[in-house]
Amino acid sequence: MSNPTHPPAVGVLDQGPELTFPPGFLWGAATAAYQIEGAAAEGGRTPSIWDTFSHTEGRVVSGHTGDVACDHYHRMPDDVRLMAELGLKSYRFSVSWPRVQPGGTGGVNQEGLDFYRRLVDELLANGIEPWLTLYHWDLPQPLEDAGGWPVRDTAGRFADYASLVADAVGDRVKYWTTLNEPWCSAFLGYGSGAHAPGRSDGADSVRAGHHLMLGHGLAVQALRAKLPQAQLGVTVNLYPVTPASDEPGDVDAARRIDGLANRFFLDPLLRGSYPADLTADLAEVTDFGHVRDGDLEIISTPLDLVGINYYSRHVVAAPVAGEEPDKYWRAPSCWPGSEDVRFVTRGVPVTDMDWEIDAPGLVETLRRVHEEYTDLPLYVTENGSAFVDTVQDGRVDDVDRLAYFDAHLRASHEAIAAGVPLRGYFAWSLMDNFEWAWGYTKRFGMIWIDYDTQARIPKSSARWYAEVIRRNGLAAQ
Ligand code: IFM
Repeated sequence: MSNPTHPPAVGVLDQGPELTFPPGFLWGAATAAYQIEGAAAEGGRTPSIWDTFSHTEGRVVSGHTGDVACDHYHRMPDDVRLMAELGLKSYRFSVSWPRVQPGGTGGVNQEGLDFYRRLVDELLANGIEPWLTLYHWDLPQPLEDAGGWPVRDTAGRFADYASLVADAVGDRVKYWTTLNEPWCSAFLGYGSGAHAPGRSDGADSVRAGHHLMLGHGLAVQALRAKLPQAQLGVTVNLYPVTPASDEPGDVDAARRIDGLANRFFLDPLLRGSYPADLTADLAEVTDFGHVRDGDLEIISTPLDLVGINYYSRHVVAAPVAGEEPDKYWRAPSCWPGSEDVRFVTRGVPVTDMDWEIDAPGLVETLRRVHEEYTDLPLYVTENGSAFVDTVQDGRVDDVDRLAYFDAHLRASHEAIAAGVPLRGYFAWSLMDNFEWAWGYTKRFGMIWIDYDTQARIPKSSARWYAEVIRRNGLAAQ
């Protein structure tokens, strides 16, 4: 690590026998372009929907933008050095579409592609496997102006973009994720409007979800044709959805939210169909006329792996007249056709995002995907927590985050023991960064960022994670 005077955090690692992960388990950390790169107007990059959104008053807390972020664009080699000191086996990053194909159509921007070529080279030189995500929410603004994801043509543009990235770095990148968390792009972007582009229309959000998956399928086909050796997948954010009680109304609320949060994506991607109960729930929102013959075959084009982002659980209940709706991802407008479902808090410990900490939910989620959907290798492509951190004597002792990682790694191990082919785990996030509508007010990083000086301080969780990676496991409790 960059400051060797600080010893690794101790704790559970020092007790008992090892809880060992399978050989070759891919230990990683993840970030996303708009959240860390900065250099928003440099090197030929043009605006994405997140530039427009964050520069629109009232959209992001305190008017924060990704203009500078962690300045990773200029500090990339130093950041890769930090990753190497951590012992990361893999680094999951995303490519900024408007940096490599300004405008989202037509020619490439070589200067933008060069940045990712250098990043990939730097990672490989440090023995770190690059894991590339094509779309982590930064749609080029001109494509949004032409209708965005609710419009079918955007799917085709995405496949073209995938192709040009494959041409640039396909010889050196083995792992590819098409989309990151299409639920967020569709339902936060076009449903509640809490995320860019900030539109709020139930039918558009459903159309967006479909066209995101269509773009995924077309991109997989394009990548497969160019890169037969690559490992191709998609990342979905999944939640166990639990009814607040056994009452039929609560059980039905759980079915509905599970449909929108999980099965809306899992079923088309892995089974080639939409669940019948989901389309029935959405009947008053859309007639699914946007789904054309052949779409579901494209969407379910065979994959090599599935990425799962896991953070928390949803506990839901039947509506109660007169109750105030919650905010953000619990906002009614995120759940077209099921706006009246209540999200219940159970009083268990939460993170700084107010998300309940529920490590058993990760076991449940991994087992469900494996047992109900697929034998494909699974990867936890994101898992992590925001907490309020403070720097004291040059150190950030983030015990809560460390405990969160510890609990979720134990859950990952439990899932493997139960037969889940879990092949890797990526901590979210490598470093503090722009947390979307929350700006820089929420810190998820294992590395502290001082946004005034851009100084980096590996937190206790980073030292602890480095030791987990080195030992390929934790101590059994
Ligand atoms: O910061 C985000 C990330 O971009 C996508 N997954 C969830 C993280 C925490 O909210």
